[in-house]
Amino acid sequence: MTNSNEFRSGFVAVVGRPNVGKSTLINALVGEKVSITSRKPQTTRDRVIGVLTTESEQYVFVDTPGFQTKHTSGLIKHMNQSVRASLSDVDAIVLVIEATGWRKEDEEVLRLIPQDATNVILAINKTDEIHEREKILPLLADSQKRFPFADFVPISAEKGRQLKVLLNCIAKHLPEGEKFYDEDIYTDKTPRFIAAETIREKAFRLLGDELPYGCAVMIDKWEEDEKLAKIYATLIVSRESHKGIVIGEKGAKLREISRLARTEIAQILDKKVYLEVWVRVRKGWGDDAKILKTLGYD
Ligand SMILES: Nc1nc2c(ncn2[C@@H]2O[C@H](COP(=O)(O)OP(=O)(O)OP(=O)(O)O)[C@@H](O)[C@H]2O)c(=O)[nH]1
Ligand SMILES: [Mg+2]
Repeated sequence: MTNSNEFRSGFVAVVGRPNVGKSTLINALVGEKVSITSRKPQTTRDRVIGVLTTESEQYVFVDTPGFQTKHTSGLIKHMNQSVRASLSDVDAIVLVIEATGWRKEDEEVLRLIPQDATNVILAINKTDEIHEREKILPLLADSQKRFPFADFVPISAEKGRQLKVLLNCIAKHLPEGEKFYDEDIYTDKTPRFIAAETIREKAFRLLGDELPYGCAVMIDKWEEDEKLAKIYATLIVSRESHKGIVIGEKGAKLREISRLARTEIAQILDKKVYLEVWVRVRKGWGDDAKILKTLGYD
């Protein structure tokens, strides 16, 4: 007989094609921003952990980059590898799709999951964009035919709808056991990584569609005392022509990126932040193993 009073804890991989809302979902579940999000695909590049500790469970969510099928740069290979790695050795898998229905790219992600897995939950996200509820029913029936999902949960990560229901479905798969992280810990990432990601998020959101995939952020120097953090960062772009776009007219774009990033980093660190962001061109950095390593994508 199992004792239901026992604490449960485990790892939960959140997977899906780019842009379905995986990072938004994890941030909403954890209640803190652990992973950057944007309306553009390929926002998340690396595995990020978000931890939710309740009275009876600890959920360690693993955010993964959206699985790519089109491009094959060194960075994309790294991202896909990170998705595959996160699927082994987890207690539950949440596959996220959009409420508008299955796409070819969703099927490709499904194919990565072992066919005999009994711990896969389908989260049907962005239900706030579907105005007729009846449309979800055929989607559930269709999904049932594709895979023996343990549960199906229509959710809205953005509006926080049905997240409790999703958590309850996940909890069933968590084994009894001690916490992996102290309860005040909500991510495994360092402040440096989070600061770099915050700058990248602002660049992603403020810049045109052509640019973001070729951009990365490096923290060059970090000086911190009790009251103030001085952060010096470089935004790396892959083309000379992109440098001007990032900087903008009279430096306005870069100033806005820095301003938004500084405000958010100050909130996260809970102290004043001085932030300097420089722009540098490094052609083909997405294929350069050495640069990828420096950026932490190894
Ligand atoms: N309407 C609506 N939009 C959502 C919802 N969840 C996420 N989004 C939006 O979808 C876009 C992508 O969200 P992300 O969380 O960055 O998606 P992701 O799956 O992590 O994307 P990658 O990291 O690129 O793979 C953002 O613009 C989100 O605001 C939702 O429930 N409803
Ligand atoms: Mg993401």
